[in-house]
Amino acid sequence: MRTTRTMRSGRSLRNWRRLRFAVPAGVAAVAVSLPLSLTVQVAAATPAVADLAPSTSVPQVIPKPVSMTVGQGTFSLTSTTRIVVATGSEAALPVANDLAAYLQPATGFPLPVVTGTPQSGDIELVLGNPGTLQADPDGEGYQLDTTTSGVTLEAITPHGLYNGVQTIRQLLPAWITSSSLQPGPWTMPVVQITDYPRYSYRGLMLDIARHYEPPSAVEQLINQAAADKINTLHLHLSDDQGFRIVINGFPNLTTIGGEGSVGTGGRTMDPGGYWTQADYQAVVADAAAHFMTVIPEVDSPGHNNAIIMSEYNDTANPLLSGNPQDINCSANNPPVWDYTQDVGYSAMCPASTNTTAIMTAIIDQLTAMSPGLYYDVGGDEVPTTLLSQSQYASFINSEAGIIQGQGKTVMGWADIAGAGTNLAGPSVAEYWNPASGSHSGTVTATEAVQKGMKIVMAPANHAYLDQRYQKNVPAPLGQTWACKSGCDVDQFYNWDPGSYVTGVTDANVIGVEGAMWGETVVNMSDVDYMVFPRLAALAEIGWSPKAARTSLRSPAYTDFIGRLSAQGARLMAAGINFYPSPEVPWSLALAAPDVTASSQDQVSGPVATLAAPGYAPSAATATINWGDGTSSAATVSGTAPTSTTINGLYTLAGTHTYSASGTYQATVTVSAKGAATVTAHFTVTAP
Ligand code: TNX
Repeated sequence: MRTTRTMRSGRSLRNWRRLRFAVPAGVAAVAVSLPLSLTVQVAAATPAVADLAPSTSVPQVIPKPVSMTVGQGTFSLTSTTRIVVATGSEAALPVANDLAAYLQPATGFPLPVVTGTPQSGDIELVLGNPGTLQADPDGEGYQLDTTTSGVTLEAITPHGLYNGVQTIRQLLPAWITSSSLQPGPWTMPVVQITDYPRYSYRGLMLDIARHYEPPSAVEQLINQAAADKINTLHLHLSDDQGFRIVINGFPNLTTIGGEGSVGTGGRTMDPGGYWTQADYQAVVADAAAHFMTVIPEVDSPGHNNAIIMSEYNDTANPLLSGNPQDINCSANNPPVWDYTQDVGYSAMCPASTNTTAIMTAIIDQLTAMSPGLYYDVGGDEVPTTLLSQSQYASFINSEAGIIQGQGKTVMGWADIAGAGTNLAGPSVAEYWNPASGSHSGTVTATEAVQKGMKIVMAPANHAYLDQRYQKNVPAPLGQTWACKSGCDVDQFYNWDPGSYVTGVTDANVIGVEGAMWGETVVNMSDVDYMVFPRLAALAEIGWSPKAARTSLRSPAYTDFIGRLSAQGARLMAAGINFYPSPEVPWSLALAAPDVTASSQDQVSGPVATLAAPGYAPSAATATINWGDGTSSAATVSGTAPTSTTINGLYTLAGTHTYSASGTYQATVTVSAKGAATVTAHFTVTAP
């Protein structure tokens, strides 16, 4: 239905939708029962949520495992712990090395990776076939047993082990994510976890077309998304404002097409850039090392002014006919650059052999560099004023032929399911419209199902990571068309991919994807602020069993934000920007290394580091008990949060002079309104 597709492009969908997300004024704290009858008090909703912070003794794992039983006691990771790959499981060695690499910076332990039989205190990795995982056809699941004397992680595939490694990281204290040495101790609760995904596709889309991002920045995002068990990176490589990957034979695509980005902050155009093919291959390899598959997308036949601007005058190109102007079916002829956020004005002409030559080169080269199953044609938002439905369908069909000829499966925005396209399963339609139930806006999803296509669910009002969290938050980042009153964590969490659209069930849905569109985000700090923590909500929806995720009051949601509360300090320790949503009762985390006093038995200066997500330094009250019967206040200093950046880690400093030499057991305690008080112990040696 072309009208549906063109709705948003004419901005009429944005204006037409009056989506409202009512937020109850005050929501009471509820008690959530956990396995083994542990009970944790978590609080729901904004803004006075955090009065009851969750107990830290309950493992706070996201995505929530299929089953978790919490036992008594803890396992201690020490400098003598080894990572042991069971004999016969040698294919697990790369994952064992990953685990060692994750644990080394913060602990300082160069944990040896060995093959053989574990001893007390070791972490063992086994490739096997535990009966509990037989419901998991992709082999992404794992079984994790932690006892006081050791850890055993078992999975069917290395990918399953890797997913288990991400859970191990979350069972350790928040500071494990730090790239610098931290004091520990490094304990994990005794747990038995059986875990595998609900959906095989758990994606993050990044638009490097609207704003260029360098490969190194994307690799940092891969690293963070992998920790949430996201397994797909969908790269939106081309749009009206930029073409970002070198295509041999068509140098103009990047030298001209890569010149700029969407203008922000009063600029007509922001700086552009592009990746070499070696850059792309390195990102693909880095993703693979994180068990993530890259899906390349060059949007077509619309959203491609950058291609048209690059090739329209490329008359000397031997791969073109000498008159490539016939590629242009845009609203403007000749085409003109438009670095605004406009959409729906560009289209390539399906009948042109020059169009075919350009698109064939792009598809051939990108599929050759992409080991995954899918190539994404885009296919969204081409107004019928530019191409008729049959012209549109003929374009998609011809691209599908090229893609399938390269042994790949076609993926695209759900618009590609419209009349005349001859797509079938296993082709994938990504559903982006906010419409749910049997609203007319759901037609692309139902058309796709009728064709037998598979569906990735990404309804814009639940999965578009470029939408603002709240009305005007964060200004100046973000869009509002799908989320007029904001799409905070609750909106990303409280929906179900398998019942969102009437007639589209888990028999059709292969997974979910968060889409990080790039119009307003100029660097990776901005991207991270929009992506985190909402990606965690999508990761849980994609991975964890179906739950009654219905509203701010649902037990599933309160349980989720209780677990999310622990993630803030982890992100801070890792140096990742994020939005400290007021829906979440963020936990504080404190690290205090041992101290040696001066020869005059004096301590003066920093004694601890505090992660206090969203709090200003002045909001935290810190006290040091020096262990000799005296206490004094500590100063809290550091960088406060801004409208687009999380606050920095805070430094706690104090001054004290001991009256006698000796060894003192000191504590530092921090309280902040709405968070549970935290305490860290440290030893002071007064010589
Ligand atoms: C929709 S719906 C888009 C993108 C924009 C985004 C902005 C769809 C497939 N595409 O072109 O960047 O909205 O929110």
